Amino acid sequence: MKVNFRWFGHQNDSVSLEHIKQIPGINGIVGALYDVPVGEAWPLENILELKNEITSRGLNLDVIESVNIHEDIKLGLPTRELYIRNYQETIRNLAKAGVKVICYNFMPVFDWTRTDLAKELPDGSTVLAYSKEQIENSHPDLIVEQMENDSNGFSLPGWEPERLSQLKSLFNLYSQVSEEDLFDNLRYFLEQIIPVAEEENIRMALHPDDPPWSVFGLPRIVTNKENLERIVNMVDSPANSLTICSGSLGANPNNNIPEILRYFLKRDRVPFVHIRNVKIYENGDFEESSHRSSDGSINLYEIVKALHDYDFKGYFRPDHGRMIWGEVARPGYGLYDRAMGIMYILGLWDSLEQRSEKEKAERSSENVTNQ
Ligand code: CS2
Ligand code: MN
Repeated sequence: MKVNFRWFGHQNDSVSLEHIKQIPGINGIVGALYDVPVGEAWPLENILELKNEITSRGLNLDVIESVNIHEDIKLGLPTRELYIRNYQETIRNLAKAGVKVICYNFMPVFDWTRTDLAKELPDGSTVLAYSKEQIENSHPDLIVEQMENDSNGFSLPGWEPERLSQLKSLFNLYSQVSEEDLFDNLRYFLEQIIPVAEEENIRMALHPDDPPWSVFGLPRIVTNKENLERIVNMVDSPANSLTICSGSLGANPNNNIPEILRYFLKRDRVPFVHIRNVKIYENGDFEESSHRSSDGSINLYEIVKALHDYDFKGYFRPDHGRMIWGEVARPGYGLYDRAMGIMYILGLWDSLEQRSEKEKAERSSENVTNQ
């Protein structure tokens, strides 16, 4: 299991590579280019520049998150052809730079959606939180208005301010797109992308929708085991794989994450895992919590156990963490709590490892005695 850490680049991230390097067990950075507009091909030169910056600190750049997908692809518009060609070129360029896994998502319009970016917990830490009622009562027009007035940009994952004007027209366009249409548009994309990924030895790893249900009336399909199964079967190849994100899928208590993880590990469709915890309330609200199992609703021990049982050789990263110890950073992406998340996960992993080593040694000494 390779330990990774998401980093947004020296212009966009208050966490430095030097500090990330000090996290025990760290192997690589999950990175991306943030100055290429969605839909354009990523220039090889810029990818190599990012790679050199990271490798010169002794870290790898094996995983990219995310190469975002242009809305025209998700909408199934004729202009998608151009954006799909650009995406293919990006895959080829990333492969040239030695990248192994590309994480992406297929959520219309928004990436993760929350109603509070700094909800205070009783211990004084702050977390990202979601109020079901607040989302259900938000009309799309109102959202656009709120966003236009919000200058810090943090509440708009994936939304550059200059694209805000497109929001209204996107809501209109998506009102014509059903979930079945979205499945069709994903299939169309995969059919053209996966052969290129195969050729280039890259594994595409689709991230689940966060939260895994429709928001603001927009269709969402990457939401549960059944749909994940349908998607990996659309183009049956290890290149057509998944990012299993425990916090995203886990916001729906009907999703049994360890079970889903085991199922797709068995099928070799999990090159990348996001591990985090989330605390779910009965009314459908949720908030993020520390990684520790007892702090949230997800059993992280069972998740790490599943990875260990399958001798997971892929990549994982801690996902969002709390903001603690006065750190000022991008919500969800501070250094301290995510580093503690890594230590908790490695603690679970190491104890499983020790136990299986011990069992192996006991078995072989039994064999010797029996002979
Ligand atoms: C995060 C996302 O919501 C989450 O769990 O990990 O920001 C994720 O990085 C993107 O949706 C992947 O494309
Ligand atoms: Mn995630």
